[in-house]
Amino acid sequence: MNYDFNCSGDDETNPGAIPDLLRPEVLDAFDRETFERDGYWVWEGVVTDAGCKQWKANLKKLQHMNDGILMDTDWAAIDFKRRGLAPPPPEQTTHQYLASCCGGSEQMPPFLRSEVRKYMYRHGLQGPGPALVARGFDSIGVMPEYFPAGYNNFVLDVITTHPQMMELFRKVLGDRYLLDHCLMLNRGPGTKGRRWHGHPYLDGRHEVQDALSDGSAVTPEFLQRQCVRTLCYPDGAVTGDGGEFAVIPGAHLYRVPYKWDTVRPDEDEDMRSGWMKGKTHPITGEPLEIVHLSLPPGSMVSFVHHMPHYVGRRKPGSETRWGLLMAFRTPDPEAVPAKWANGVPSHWADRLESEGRLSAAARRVFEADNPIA
Ligand SMILES: O=C(O)CCC(=O)C(=O)O
Ligand SMILES: [Fe+2]
Repeated sequence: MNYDFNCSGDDETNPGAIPDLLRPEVLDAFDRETFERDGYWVWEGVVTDAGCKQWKANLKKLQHMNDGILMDTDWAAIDFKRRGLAPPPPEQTTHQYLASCCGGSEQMPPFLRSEVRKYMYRHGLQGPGPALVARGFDSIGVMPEYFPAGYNNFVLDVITTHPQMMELFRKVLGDRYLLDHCLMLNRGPGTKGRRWHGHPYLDGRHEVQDALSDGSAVTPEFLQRQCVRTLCYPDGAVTGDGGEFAVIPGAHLYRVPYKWDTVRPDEDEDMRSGWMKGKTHPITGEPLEIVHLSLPPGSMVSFVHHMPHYVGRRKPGSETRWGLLMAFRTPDPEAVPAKWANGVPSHWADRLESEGRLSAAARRVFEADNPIA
């Protein structure tokens, strides 16, 4: 199978779809009650061998494209000021510095991480004038790490169209879900992972509850407004190599996204002696416990994204841990009407739409909560 880089978003011209991407028996084994109780579900080995091969090959290709744009772009030539952005500090655009940012995710130079990244989603860092340089493929003005589906039909297919993937997302989110964001999370040898943290649903306004008398914010209800992250690891993420994933079952019912907007220094011991201390699982009544997952190749894990979670350090000398993050959420009925969901580069979706290349399936997940016609 061959995936081209210029997405059509059109099922018929998309050569990417492999019908047997997932093992139906693993998909069928999903248990809603357990998922709602513990806040996560492991789809162990759900991706078929052929699917894993495709998945990894496409992540590798996308990483290569990301590295290429990073190295080939003449950052000093881009007019950041005209766009209302701060120009990059010269020390972040040297060849040597940029080379140190290649090979994996979450290692972008700091100047690309906040305002410039937002600008890429809203407008795209594109011409006229100097802009992102992509050799051998078309740039959409966004780094491939930040929106891989804009550069790769396989990823576009798995997040918008593939019937088995849509079934998986429907199981965890219900009938209507929209894309919150989709990122690559490739973690190279020696990378540091992420310490304990959670993420808010939109700006967190619906989930940070008033503190109860004991200072907690707990509810046994699985709320309707949910963002669920699904991580796919085509080569797995096992304990021995580092870069493995950990959760705290039941902690999603404490509805405060842990350290979502602060520094995140917490290791397991800090959690046990701090936030977890004295807390119990709101449904089972058992003390909260940390679970480190060891996931064989082709596994995915879906979890309520405000539950505290952790990613271990990848051991030096190990292979890169390939990963794709697909975060979807139920719509917020109170959201301000908009055209596209916040995690979709709006200029890109507008262009696909105006060229008649946006499939009905893609529109369904890219549209905003309360879409403007
Ligand atoms: O790298 C990973 O496996 C997961 C990173 C993470 O914290 C997340 O996706 O929310
Ligand atoms: Fe996270």
